[in-house]
Amino acid sequence: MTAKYSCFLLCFSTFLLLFTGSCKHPNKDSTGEEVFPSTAVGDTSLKLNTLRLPEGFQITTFAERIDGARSMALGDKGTLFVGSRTENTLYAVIDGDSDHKADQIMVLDTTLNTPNGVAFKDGSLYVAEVNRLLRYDAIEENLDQLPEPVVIYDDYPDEFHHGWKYIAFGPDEKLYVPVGAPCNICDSAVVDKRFASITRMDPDGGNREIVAHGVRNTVGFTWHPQTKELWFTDNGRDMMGDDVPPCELNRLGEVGQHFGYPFCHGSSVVDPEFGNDKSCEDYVPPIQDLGAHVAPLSVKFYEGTMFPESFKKYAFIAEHGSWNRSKKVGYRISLVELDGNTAVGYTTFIDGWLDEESQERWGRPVDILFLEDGSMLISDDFGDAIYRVTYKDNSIAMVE
Ligand SMILES: [Ca+2]
Ligand SMILES: [Ca+2]
Repeated sequence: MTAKYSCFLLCFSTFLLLFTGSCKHPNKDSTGEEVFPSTAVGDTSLKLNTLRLPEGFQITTFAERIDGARSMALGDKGTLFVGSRTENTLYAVIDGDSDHKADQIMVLDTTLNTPNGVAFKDGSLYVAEVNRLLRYDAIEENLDQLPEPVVIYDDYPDEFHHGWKYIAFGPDEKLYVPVGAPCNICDSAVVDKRFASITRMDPDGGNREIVAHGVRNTVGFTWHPQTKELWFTDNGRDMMGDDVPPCELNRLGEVGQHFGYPFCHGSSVVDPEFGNDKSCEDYVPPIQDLGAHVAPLSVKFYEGTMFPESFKKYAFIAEHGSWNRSKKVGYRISLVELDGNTAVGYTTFIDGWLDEESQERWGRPVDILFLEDGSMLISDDFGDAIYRVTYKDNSIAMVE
């Protein structure tokens, strides 16, 4: 039994299903260095005052001490559901008094197999394990006593490598479920066509089909607010050096398109092993080549009214950050500026989770979710937190 799991069991016996976060060592700092006091939040291991945001934006913590916080989904009654990857835990985060600060973090289950993906529809929570999809009906009425889930399917590949899933419902009411390549680089579709693909299905699991091929490992996707097309990130392969190949932001123009993996990476990198008799022209190129190894996860478009109108031209991307590059990159929220379906810029929205000079990191952004008030939530599976980004136009007051 792992120490972490024992810790959760202890929590269970102490707090029943109510998790208050006391399992985590209060002075834990993931980087091991001296804790830098933060004026922005109560938890001093989160160095929020080192984060850089554009003029007028602020960041605070929405919730702290959520071990391995990954994908987020919002219930109709305001419950924020949070999945995890290596922690095998499903959380419910409650902001009971609507002051944009979590009041309660509930551990719903600690026995799931890599429950990275969460989605909410018609009162039910959908949770993607590696090979199973579960549905918890009327979950917001039953948080204290988790209902027995309905197993929608249990026959997806069970390889852990890239097996953790991001899931979301599209405007077509279908649930989109990717299946990563079970390797760094391999022609896995020969073994099972579902590998390195994005699938979709009816909410009850019916009519399952592949909508995109040649996708190495997407852990974040969304639909464009105007075109309703699927946009997704993809993590580039490893072991080709620090700067090759790029990670990707992609757009699915039509069902069945092939996005290149394992033959072609980014817009023009032919794979040295699998691409010898292939041409990148035969595959759909990314909208934007992202940085090599930045590990892009969530991608979202802004439809709210809190941020300036100009932010609607961007795709927001959570770059989890590199693990195998000689100098770390990513560890930020980036912006891809769009003119229609064409990228015209690739810049930073928020950074500072990585100290460039010392190469120490204290956070890794995973998922982005916009709340009804137009503010932005960001999950962090390294800092074990969820942040909230708001905007206030101070220039108006200054002019008056
Ligand atoms: Ca609150
Ligand atoms: Ca590609």
